[in-house]
Amino acid sequence: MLIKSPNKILPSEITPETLYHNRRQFLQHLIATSATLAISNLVQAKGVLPPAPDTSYLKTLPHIKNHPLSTDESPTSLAKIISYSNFYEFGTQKSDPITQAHQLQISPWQLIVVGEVEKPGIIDIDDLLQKFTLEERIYRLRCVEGWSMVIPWLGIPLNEILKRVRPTSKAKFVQFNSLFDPQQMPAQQQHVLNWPYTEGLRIDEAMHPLTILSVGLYGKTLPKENGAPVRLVVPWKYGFKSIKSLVKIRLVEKQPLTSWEEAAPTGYGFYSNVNPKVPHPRWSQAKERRIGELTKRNTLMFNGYADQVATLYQGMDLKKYF
Ligand SMILES: Nc1nc2c(c(=O)[nH]1)N[C@H]1C(S)=C(S)[C@@H](COP(=O)(O)O)O[C@H]1N2
Ligand SMILES: [Mo]
Repeated sequence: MLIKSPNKILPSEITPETLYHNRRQFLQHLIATSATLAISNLVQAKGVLPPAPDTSYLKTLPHIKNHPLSTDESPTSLAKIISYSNFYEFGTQKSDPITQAHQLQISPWQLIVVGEVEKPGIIDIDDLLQKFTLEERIYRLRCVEGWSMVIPWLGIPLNEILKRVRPTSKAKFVQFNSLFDPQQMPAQQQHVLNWPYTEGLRIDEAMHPLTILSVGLYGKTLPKENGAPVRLVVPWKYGFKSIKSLVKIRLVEKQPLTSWEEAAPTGYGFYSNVNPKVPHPRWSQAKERRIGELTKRNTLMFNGYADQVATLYQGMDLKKYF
């Protein structure tokens, strides 16, 4: 059996990619040996296909369209964005969030901004929706597992928030935390990652105009599966940097340890810039499958955002700082 049951997986192997990869190899093996019809029946019978997403709770948001930093590639369908999602607090399968994330209470929601700042603050997300003008940014998202999507996010540049709290001269990095609440996020009852999910950026990456705090997509508030009510989006980095259901932003002097670095330091570096020339220890990063397409595309340096961000890394060895 190529698929290991959870209790046979060593802690060192617990990464989404292992599970996903094994399942993919298993499915590819099936494709090679059986008729296509039989496979789709099997996939359906095993419940791999997720249920139709519930979007009835989403609210329409006012926003500006056609931001110049948007891609003109066609967006992935809303149903696919919702149902094909990594959100480990609800389970390690792509289809777990759609069956589990409805438990999350998203209003009221507070995001605190603390650390090396002159004016620490608490942002009420319902308030943010009233007071800020939201922009639509159509960005590519490239997952480290080899798939990609195009998502019409709604949000504000993260630098609008960071400037308001007035970073001190010691603020060199920014640390981000997702919610920790095992009652609402059942997979936090297990040690899949060191909860809460933690990410980090260098201060210039966090201040970059491409980096946004997203509060919506496709013209409405964020689906719970995609990190409601507020998440980070950093389009030139692998998807896992774009941390969901954010509750804390801390400006710090030293480079923070991220959950994925802590879980598997050889596979997930602090920078995690999309780079087709730096493979993951167990697979290549040269190509990607855009969800909804059959043939693979070549992965672009910095996920296609090199014109905007390459200067941030001038003089750095990107094999060392992967
Ligand atoms: N809190 C939290 N944020 C997270 C994750 C997660 O498991 N927990 N998964 C990451 C990964 S691996 C990816 S690819 C993106 C996927 O975001 P999307 O499904 O909303 O497009 O979310 C990222 N943010
Ligand atoms: Mo990912």
